[in-house]
Amino acid sequence: MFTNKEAFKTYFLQKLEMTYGKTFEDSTSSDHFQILGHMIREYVSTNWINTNEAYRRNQGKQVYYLSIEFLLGRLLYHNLINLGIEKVVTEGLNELGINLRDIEEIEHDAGLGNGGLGRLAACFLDSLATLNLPGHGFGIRYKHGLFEQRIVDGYQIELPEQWLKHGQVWEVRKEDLAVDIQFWGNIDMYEKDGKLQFRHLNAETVTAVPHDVPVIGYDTTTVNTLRLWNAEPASLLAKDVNDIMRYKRETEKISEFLYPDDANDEGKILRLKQQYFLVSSSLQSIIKNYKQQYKDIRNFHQHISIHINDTHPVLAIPELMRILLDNEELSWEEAWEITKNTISYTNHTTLSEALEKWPIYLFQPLLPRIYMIIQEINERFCNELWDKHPGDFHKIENMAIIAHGMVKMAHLALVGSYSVNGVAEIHTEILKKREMSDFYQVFPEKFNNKTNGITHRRWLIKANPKLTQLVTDTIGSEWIYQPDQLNKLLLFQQDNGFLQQLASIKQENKIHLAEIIKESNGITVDPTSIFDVQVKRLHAYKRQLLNVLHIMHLYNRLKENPTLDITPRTFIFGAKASPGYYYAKKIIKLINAVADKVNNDKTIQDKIKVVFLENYRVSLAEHIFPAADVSEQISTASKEASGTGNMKFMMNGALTVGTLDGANIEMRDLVGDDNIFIFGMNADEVLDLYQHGGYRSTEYYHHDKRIKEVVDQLKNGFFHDTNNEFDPIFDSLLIENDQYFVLKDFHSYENIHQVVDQTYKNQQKWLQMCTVNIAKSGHFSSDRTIKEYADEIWKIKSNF
Ligand code: GPQ
Repeated sequence: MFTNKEAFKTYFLQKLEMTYGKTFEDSTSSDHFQILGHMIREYVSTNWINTNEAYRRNQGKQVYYLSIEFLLGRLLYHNLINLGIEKVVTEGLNELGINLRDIEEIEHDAGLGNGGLGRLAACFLDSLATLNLPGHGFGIRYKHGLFEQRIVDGYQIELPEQWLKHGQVWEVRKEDLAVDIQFWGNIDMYEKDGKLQFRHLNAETVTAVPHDVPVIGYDTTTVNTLRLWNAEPASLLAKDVNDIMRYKRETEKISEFLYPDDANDEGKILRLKQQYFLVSSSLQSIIKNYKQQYKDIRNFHQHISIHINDTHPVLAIPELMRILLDNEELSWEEAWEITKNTISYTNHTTLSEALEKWPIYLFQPLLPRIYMIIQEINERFCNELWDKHPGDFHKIENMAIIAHGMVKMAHLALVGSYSVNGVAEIHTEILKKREMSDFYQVFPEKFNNKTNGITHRRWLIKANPKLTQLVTDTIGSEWIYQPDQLNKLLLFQQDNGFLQQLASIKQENKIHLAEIIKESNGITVDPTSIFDVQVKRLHAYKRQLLNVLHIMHLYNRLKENPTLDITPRTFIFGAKASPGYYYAKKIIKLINAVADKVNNDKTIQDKIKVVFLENYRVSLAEHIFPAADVSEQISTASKEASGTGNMKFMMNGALTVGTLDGANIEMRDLVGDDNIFIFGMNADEVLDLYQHGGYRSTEYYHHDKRIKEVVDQLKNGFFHDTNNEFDPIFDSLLIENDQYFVLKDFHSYENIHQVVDQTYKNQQKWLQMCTVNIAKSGHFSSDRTIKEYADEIWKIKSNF
C-alpha cells in the first residue's frame, strides 16, 4: 500500500470509504489522520508478529523497561520517517489536495510523562527498535496525560489533558491478556508439605488490560512493543450498588491521571497503587510469557532483564520475589538469587527531597504481602551489614530499607538489583562519593554511568528537515546510522558555502517559530535577533529566575541608555509548573510580568523581547530547538542529574550558556571551552558551600548595585501593580539565603552573556561554533546510550 503514490492513493480512498461510509469530498482532516494511522498499523502488523516470533525462536535475552512515564509526543510523522514512506505519503496526499503537515496537527501528543525522565524512556524505545534489540516498554495508559497549560493574565491554569478523546489509532487492546492485581486484604499463612505458604485473602482485585503500541525502528523490520496497562474493575458482583460504584471509581482512578509532579506529596495511596499496578501487571505478563517458552523458572535471569526507570517501579523487586516464592514455590535463597540478577536500576536525581519514601502505615495495609517480603529483605540485608560492620548502628540505620516508619525505595533498589547507574558522569560520581557512598562501599561493582542521549531521528531528522538535508548533502547519509559520523562536519568549519547555508536554515527555522509566537502570543519578534531559549520544567534548581533577573537587568541598562549597543534578543521560555508548586508558579507570573512591561516599552526600540510559550510539550519542542541560537542550561551545579534538552539544542546548532552541571560537562569536554559559554560555580564549590556554610546572599544584594536594583524591583511594583505578588521570590533570595546561589552566580552569568553578545556579532565565528557543536552532538544520540545499556548492563544482543 506504500510502494508508490498511486497504490497509496487507491488504498487510502478505498479505506476511507469503507471505514466511514463517506466520499472523499465529505471527509475531514481527522478522518484522514485516522485512516493513515490505521494504514500504518496494518502495514507494520506482519513485522510486529515476525519480530516477536524471531525473539521467541532465537531464545536470546530480552529486556523490559518499566517506567511510570513515557513521553512519546506524536507518532504519525515519526513512524512515517522510520518506515521510510514519508515521501510517498506526502506526495500521494498532495495529489489529493491534502497537506501531511496539517494532518499531523490532528494528533494529540501522548503526554504520558512530566519531563526529562519520561522523554528519555521514549527516546530509548526508539533506539532499541532501531538497533534491533529485543527491548520493550511497560507503562500505564493514563486517561489524562500531563495537564494542558493555559496562561491567563500571566498565571498558569491547568486543564485536564484529553489525548484519548478521539480514540487512539496506535494501540491494540488485548483483553485476552488481562491480569489481576490484588490490593488490601490480609495474608493467611499455612503449611504445605512442611513448608510455610502464604495466601492473600479478602483482597480487592483490579484488572489490568494491556494496550499495545508498536514501536517501529528506523529502516528495519523490527517492531517492538510498548505495553500500556489500563485499570478496570475485575467483576461487578459486589454486594450492593453503592459498593459497586465506589469500587468502580476507585479502580478506574488508578489509570486516570499521570502524576503531575516530580516532588509532590499528595494522593500518596493512589500513587503507590499506580506503582504496584504497573509492576504487578508487567511481571505477571513477563512470567506468563517466559513460562510459555521455557520450562525452568530457575533460569529466568538468563533470559530476562528488567530495568526500572527510577524508583517508581522498584516494587518489581518484592513482586518478583512474591511470584517466585508463592506461585513458583522456590526457596527464599533461590528466589533472591534470581531477583537480584534480573533487576537493574537508573537513578535520575541526587535531590534528597525527590527520593521516594512511603510511610509504613499507608504501605502495609495496601500491599500486605509485599510489605512482608520487604521486611524480610531488610532484615537479611541489615544482618549482612552487621556482620561487616558489627556495632555500627548508625551506618545500619542509615542504610536500612525500612527505618523511622518509612520504606525507602532507593535503598530497596540498591539492595535488590545488580546494576545501579547515574545519567551523566558527574551525577554518577556524586552518587558514588556523596549521596550513596555507603552503598558504593558495600556494592562497588553495581555502580556505573550511562550518560543520557536523545534520538536524533526525532530531534534532528524529524524536527529539522532542512538541517538534515544540509548535513546529508555535505557528508553523505551514513551519520543517520552512525551519528558519531556527524564529526565529519568538522572539515567544513572554514567552508563559507556551508556556513552560509547553515545560517539561512537557522533563519528559516526562526521565521517559522516567530510565526508560531505571533499566532499564540500576539507578539511580533524579530527573526534576526538572537533567539535565547530556556525550555524545561519549572524548578527552583533549574534557575529560570537567574535568566529573568538578567533580563530585568538588561532592561534597566537599556532604560538608562537607549542607544546601548547590544544585539537584539528574543528571550523565549516554555515551562510547566507542578500544580502544587506555589513558588514555581510565581516565577511563571514574573516572566510574564517582565514580558508585558518589556514588550510594550517603545523606548527600547525592540532591542529585547520576552516570550512565554504556553503548554510546552514534545510537539511544540520540535519547533523550538531548530530555531534556537542560545540554549540556557543554567542549573545550580550538582543539581541537574544530566539534562537532555541541552543535547537537543546542541544537535540543532544552538550554543550553550551553561554551568558545569550534568551532561553540560561532557558537552564542554567534547567541543572544548571555546565552543560553549560556561559560567558560575562548579559542583564541588556548591557542595562545599552547602556543607561548610558561609554564603550570605544579602552581601551580594548590598554590594552589587545591579543585583540590588533588580531584587528591589521584585518588591516595589516596578513590573506588577500589586506590590506583594513576588514576595515569595524576594524572600527566597534574601530571607531564605538563596538556596540555589542565584545571586552568587549573577555576576558571572551577566558577563558570559556579554561574551555571547560580542561573539554573535562575529557571524563567521558563531557559525563555526555551531558547526563544531552539531559535529560533536552524535555522541549524545540515544543509540550510543542504548548500546552501552545493552552491552554493559542488560547483556542483550541485536536480533540480526
Ligand atoms: N528527572 Cl528524579 C525527571 O525528569 N523527573 C524526575 O522525577 C527525576 C529526574 C530528570 C532529571 O532532572 C534530568 O537531569 C535528567 O536528564 C532526566 O531525568 C533523565 O535522566
